[in-house]
Parts: sequence; structure tokens; C-alpha cells
Amino acid sequence: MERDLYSIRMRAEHDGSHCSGAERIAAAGDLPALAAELVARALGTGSGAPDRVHCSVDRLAGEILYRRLPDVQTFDVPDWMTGRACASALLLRAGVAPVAVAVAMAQLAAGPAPGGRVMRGAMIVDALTGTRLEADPARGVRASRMDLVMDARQGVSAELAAAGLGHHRVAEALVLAGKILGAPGIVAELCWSDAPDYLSGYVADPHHGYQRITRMKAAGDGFGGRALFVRTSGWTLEAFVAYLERQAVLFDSLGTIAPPQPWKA
Ligand code: PML
Repeated sequence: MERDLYSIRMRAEHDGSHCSGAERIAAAGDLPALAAELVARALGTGSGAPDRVHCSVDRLAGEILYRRLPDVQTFDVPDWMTGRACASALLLRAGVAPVAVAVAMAQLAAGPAPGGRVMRGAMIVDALTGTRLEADPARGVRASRMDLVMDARQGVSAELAAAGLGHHRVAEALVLAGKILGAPGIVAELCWSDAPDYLSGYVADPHHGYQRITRMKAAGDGFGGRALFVRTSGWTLEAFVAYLERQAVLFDSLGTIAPPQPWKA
């Protein structure tokens, strides 16, 4: 019989703003060490000592889905302008309309939350019209309850590191994108980090997997986030959000990792 599994989540705030967050899924015996690891991470973000660190643990109820991570491809670009052109082309290929690509790019670049702030969660964008669909445009929707299975963690980390993708952000984004690509109605995801010193981003879609782009913004730029492009038939917003926020998904293996290649328009 499968052991009880728990979702453990950390989020930290500084000056009233979110400054760090991470989450894992683990058995009870692994939780104390994980809690210590996540709190240590919150304290070491480099964006100032957090004023508050929240750590919460919930036992998972209901079915757990086991999946394979998406295939990974890296497009090398000389600068962020080329990176955004590359992302736009990949989104168009995935079936996102030009107007929706333009809206999402502009909003991620300028801060999609009211007042031009970055969002903790993701925008949900109608892939045909560019209309934003999330109920709360300040918070967005946050995918949660996803991780690598414990036994696969070391192997996946080693394979990513061997491919030059050992930064913790790559593994975490890959798991998140893997969950998002299983959502009802998803067409594609666009993401680049809001960390001023992390310049890479990606476009993910169900047919081409996780397509990394080496530069999506200039160094020092603190804007970024996620846009989830959806078709608007055959699903409900409630089902989409429930899947992202509540459905537990564990990944047990990596897809293929292609060698990096220069982007050619
Ligand atoms: C990668 O290099 O593949 C990760 C890109 C997205 C990182 C998003 C984030 O950590 O904020």
C-alpha cells in the first residue's frame, strides 16, 4: 500500500511582498528535514532577510497522478529581444493567436498585477483573444501539489546537471510546466523569471514540451512571471483552477534533453 504523502509549502515575505517560495511532496518521515531545508532557503534568498516565513503541511487526499516530465530543448539567443521574438514564434506555432501573444508579452514585461506589480501566480489568457480570465488579477492562479517522486529526484538532478541544467530553477520550472501541460484546455505556457539575475525563460506546449530560451530579459530587470494560454471550450475555469491548485501530480522520469541550438527565425 502507498504510504501517506504530504504537501509541504514554504513562502516568505519581505516588506509586504512575496520574496521566496518552494514546495515538495513527501512522506511523513521526510518532512522535518524538508521543513528545515525550505526555511533555510527562505532565509538565504539574497533579497533581504524575510519578515515572515510560512511553512504549511497538508496530507494529500484523493488520487495522485504519476507522469513523465516534458522533453527539454534549449534555444540559445544572443539577447533578450531575440529571446522574446523566439518565444513569440514558439507560441504562434503552438496555436496562440498573435493578439494573445502580444498582450501576454507586454503584460509580463510591465508587471501584470494592478499597479504594474509582478504577480505571485500566473495569468490565464484566452489563446484566441488575449482576454485575461483569472478571477484575481493581483494573485493569479498558483499551481501547487507537484514534485518529483523521491526515488527519481537524484537521477533527474544528475541528468539535468550533466546537460548543464543543474540550476534548481530549471528542475522546479520543469515540474511546474509538466503539471501545467496536463491541465484541461491548456494551449501553451510562457514564463520568464522575475529574479533580476536570472534571465532565462521558456515556452511549453503539449506537442513540443519545455522549450528553454536563454535570454528573455536584460540583467537587473525584476519583471517576469507566467502566462497560461487556454482555449475556451470543453472545460470550465473552475476545473482548470482546481486541477492546478489541488490535484497532486508526481513526476517519475525525465523526457529527452536535446543539445542546445541557436535560434533561427
Ligand atoms: C530555466 O532556465 O529553464 C528556468 C526558466 C524559468 C525560471 C522561472 C523562475 O524560477 O522564476
